[in-house]
Amino acid sequence: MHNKMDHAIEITASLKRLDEPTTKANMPTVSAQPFPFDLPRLRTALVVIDMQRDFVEPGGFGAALGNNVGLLTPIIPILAQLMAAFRFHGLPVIHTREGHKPDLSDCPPAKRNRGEAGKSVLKIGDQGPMGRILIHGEPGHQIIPELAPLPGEIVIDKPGKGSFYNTPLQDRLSSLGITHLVFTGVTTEVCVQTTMREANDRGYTCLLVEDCTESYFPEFKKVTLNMIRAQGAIVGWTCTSHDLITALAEGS
Ligand code: C5J
Repeated sequence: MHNKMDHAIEITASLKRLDEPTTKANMPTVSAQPFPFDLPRLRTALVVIDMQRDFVEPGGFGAALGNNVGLLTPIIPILAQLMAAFRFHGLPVIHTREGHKPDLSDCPPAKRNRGEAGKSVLKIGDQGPMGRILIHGEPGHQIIPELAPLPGEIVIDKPGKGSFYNTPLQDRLSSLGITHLVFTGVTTEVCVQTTMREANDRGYTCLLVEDCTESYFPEFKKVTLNMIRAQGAIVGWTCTSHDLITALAEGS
């Protein structure tokens, strides 16, 4: 749990970091599309979106919607490596979780009453094999153990697809002096893309890591990457985890 004292320490530490002059070491360049991405390491955070059991494991929300959740699992070890690199270099790792209060007061009926006829068996709030679907505190709502947050890392609970809507994310980023966001997680065209677009409109410079994001629909992932970096990075850049980890190491 993050308390006020932790928050104050976090702000003081990040303001001290921001005093450091910009050098090649703290502004590595990542090989990216549509063109190279300058990464100010003192102002950059990794955002890991919704790597929850409800999306990745059988019996959760993703499966209840009729999806093959096995399509998401190959990114897990790659994302774990990227998170380790950010932690090694002392850069913030921020996690998000999609979910709702047990009384569903933050889940509009318009969101709950979705799903393909004949495919969707369980709805948000229904009891499933991992507890109530997409509800705070239930086993399915938890981040998968392989990518669990470390003590002190920021975890943002969000009721929507975007990570800024109805959450403290923007305040937390401002406190840390963050201007650049590196995005990972699931699913590419839903919560990841929605969050990137929210971030872009709020003035953040955004980079999406291609092999650390996944969709239940491979073709949706492909077109989302294209949409994001089209028109000279209209929403943001994309890169591979290898190129990002290499740039971070070069700049250290
Ligand atoms: C979805 C998400 N797909 N995390 N949520 O409903 O992308």
